[in-house]
Amino acid sequence: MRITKVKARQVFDSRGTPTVEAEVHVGSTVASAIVPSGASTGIHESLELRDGGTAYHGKGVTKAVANANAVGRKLVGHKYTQKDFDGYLERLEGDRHKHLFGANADLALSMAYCRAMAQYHHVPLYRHVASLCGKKRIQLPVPAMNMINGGMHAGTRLDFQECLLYPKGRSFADMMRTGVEIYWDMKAALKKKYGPLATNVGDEGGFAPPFDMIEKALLFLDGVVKGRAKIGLDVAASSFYKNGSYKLCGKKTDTAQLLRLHERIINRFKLASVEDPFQEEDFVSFGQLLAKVRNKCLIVGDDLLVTQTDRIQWAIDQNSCNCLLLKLNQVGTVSEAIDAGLLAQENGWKVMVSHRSGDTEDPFIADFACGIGADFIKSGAPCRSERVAKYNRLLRIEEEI
Ligand code: 2PG
Ligand code: MG
Repeated sequence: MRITKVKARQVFDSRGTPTVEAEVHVGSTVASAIVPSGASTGIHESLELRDGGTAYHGKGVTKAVANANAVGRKLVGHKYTQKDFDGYLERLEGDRHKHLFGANADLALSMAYCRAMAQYHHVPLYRHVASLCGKKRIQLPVPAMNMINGGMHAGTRLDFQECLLYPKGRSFADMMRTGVEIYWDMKAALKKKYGPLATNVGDEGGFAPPFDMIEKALLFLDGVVKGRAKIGLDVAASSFYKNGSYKLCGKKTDTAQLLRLHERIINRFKLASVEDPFQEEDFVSFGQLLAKVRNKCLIVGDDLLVTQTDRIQWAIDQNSCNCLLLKLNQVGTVSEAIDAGLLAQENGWKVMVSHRSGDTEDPFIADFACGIGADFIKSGAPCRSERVAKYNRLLRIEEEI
């Protein structure tokens, strides 16, 4: 099972932005994987290497592709465990934020190798990931479906980035049905109240209606949901934080006011989760909110933690969160993402595996979520194939197990 060939290429994500695909050959087995890309990225994420210059307005990834191909030539002829493979990439990089080759180059290789090894051993990818995690049981995650897009994912005045649903149901298929029905009901309700333009969708397939205040959006959504799902939020607070304060609906808002707003809406709408309620350096305010709502609401760290174990450990030490948002490209290899997820789980946190707002047809995270035993998967609305690809893969996995 030596690596016989590695080939990377530039392909496109759901926003038409170039991204990296890698193909790894192990004997006669060939597997490929594509890296997604965020818009509201955390400043502490590993580097997503882009070309600069004029082509694709600087967003080309030909340098990352060349790096993946150069690293690939070093890999040919060798056999590795996933840990050794990723460890080799990390050593070549020399720094954990992947400034040499780019996390987009590394992750494409790492995911393609993971998939190739699963195929080589004739086991489904989710089982292979479970064995890398030291787990025997395969667990289907609950979908966290995006219903309303705001923030940097939509061209509206709503500052908060995502209103999410956790549909009720006894199986994954059941939850999909509930989620899809609510999505359609939402579409009809928006059309009736605001006209057909309000049913246009944002980057993650959620609607982008003319809401400005989050409470209005939640009130509307709650009226459509009618108890069929729990509601969650991704505030993505860093995206409206500038020069030491937040700007909400055009108004300067300080941390104490934002904390009170979160508390109010968590209680009023019985929110199940709030992601990134404060800017990405504010471990303390995350902890203050968690202390107030610990037993009823998950405080999810995304930009705060960027799937990096050192930041997760700080959050554990300071009691800042009780759920990790896990994005493989924030860190850059499958093994490091597994370490991040396991660290969160060992400390009693929940784990939510997540897509990026620029995503692709690759459903890798569906298998990954099942293998690591994630509680939730966030993969956008049940709309647009790059989102639904993950949910469809989970339906197949549920059938298999
Ligand atoms: C987020 C993600 C995914 P992006 O903030 O959680 O929904 O957005 O990929 O733009 O960072
Ligand atoms: Mg987020």
